[in-house]
Amino acid sequence: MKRVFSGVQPTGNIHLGNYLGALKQFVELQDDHECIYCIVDEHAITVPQDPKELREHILDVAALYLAVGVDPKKSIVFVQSDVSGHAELGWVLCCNSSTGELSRMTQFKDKSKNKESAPTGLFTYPVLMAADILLYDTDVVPVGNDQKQHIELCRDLAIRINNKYKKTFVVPEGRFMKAGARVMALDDPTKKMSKSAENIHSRISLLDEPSKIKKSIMKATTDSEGIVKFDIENKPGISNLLSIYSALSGISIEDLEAKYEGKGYGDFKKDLVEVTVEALAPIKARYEEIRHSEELIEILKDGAAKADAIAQKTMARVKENFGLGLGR
Ligand code: ATP
Ligand code: LTN
Repeated sequence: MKRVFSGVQPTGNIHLGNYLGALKQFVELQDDHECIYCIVDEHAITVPQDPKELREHILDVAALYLAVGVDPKKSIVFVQSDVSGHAELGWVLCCNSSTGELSRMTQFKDKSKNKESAPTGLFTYPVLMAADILLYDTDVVPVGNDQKQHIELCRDLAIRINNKYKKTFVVPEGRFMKAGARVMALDDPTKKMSKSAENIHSRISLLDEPSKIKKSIMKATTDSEGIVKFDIENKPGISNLLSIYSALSGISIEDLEAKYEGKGYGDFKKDLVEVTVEALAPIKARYEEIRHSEELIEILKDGAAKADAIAQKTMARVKENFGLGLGR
């Protein structure tokens, strides 16, 4: 069985982009892959975090994993900082990456824009992400489109080290959804839907109330043409809503275009509200059930023990191949 690894940052507001780009894949892959899903709290501290809030957000994301259908009987679910191998391998990879290649990462460029100086952790963020992936001999990494460049860096590092030392790492591949790989902001379809955007109507969070979902969708930016047609270049707003509708309902974009031929955006949006509310209701219900349960803590502890056992084997191999420590 091929091994899958992915992670989500515990930074609140998990939204439709995270769900359609990444979490939906987590569930799809469980039956015929060995899956490891992580809550990447060490990535979250690359920007300032309130300690109390961070800890709550870790449990929020863990509960959401389970609520969308990640099954702890099939998949390992754990918190990154509970397995010391991530930070340890991160250092080894830092020593094999260059400031030049890290300076080219668009996420770093965006997040450090207009700042004279940025946290070193923000700069080495993609190296820690590579460590997460390589630590588990991962074959497949399900993520949203925005992570393509980071996956490419991870592959480069693995290949570079395999060539320089003994073969140490499996070279992973990214996996991206057809519909949902890049969900755009509802108020500005030229930007990706984001957790951190100020306008709450730019996103739909998985735990939003139906009234909020309705408001955000009805306000969503479209165009003045009034024709429900997929055309990213000229009609990015309605194209984004079509992608969301298609990903949530399983109806193809062509069938949706046919369904709304001759109808305006109002009818289309009303139906999309219904589809969204219906898709998110069971997730919210399951989330409420599990969020404050002892079961959730037990699942994460058990997951950390299983992940650590795999990580320790990889770290022993890395140390051996690099000549670190005293050897066996
Ligand atoms: P944001 O930019 O929204 O603040 P992020 O990308 O920093 O969030 P993560 O929680 O680490 O946040 O992302 C989790 C997963 O969700 C990743 O696989 C990422 O590619 C995916 N993802 C994030 N935003 C989108 C989006 N708008 N469309 C599709 N996938 C997305
Ligand atoms: N950088 C990712 C989160 C992340 C991740 C990973 C995803 C950290 N480590 C390992 C896949 C595999 C993001 O979405 N912002």
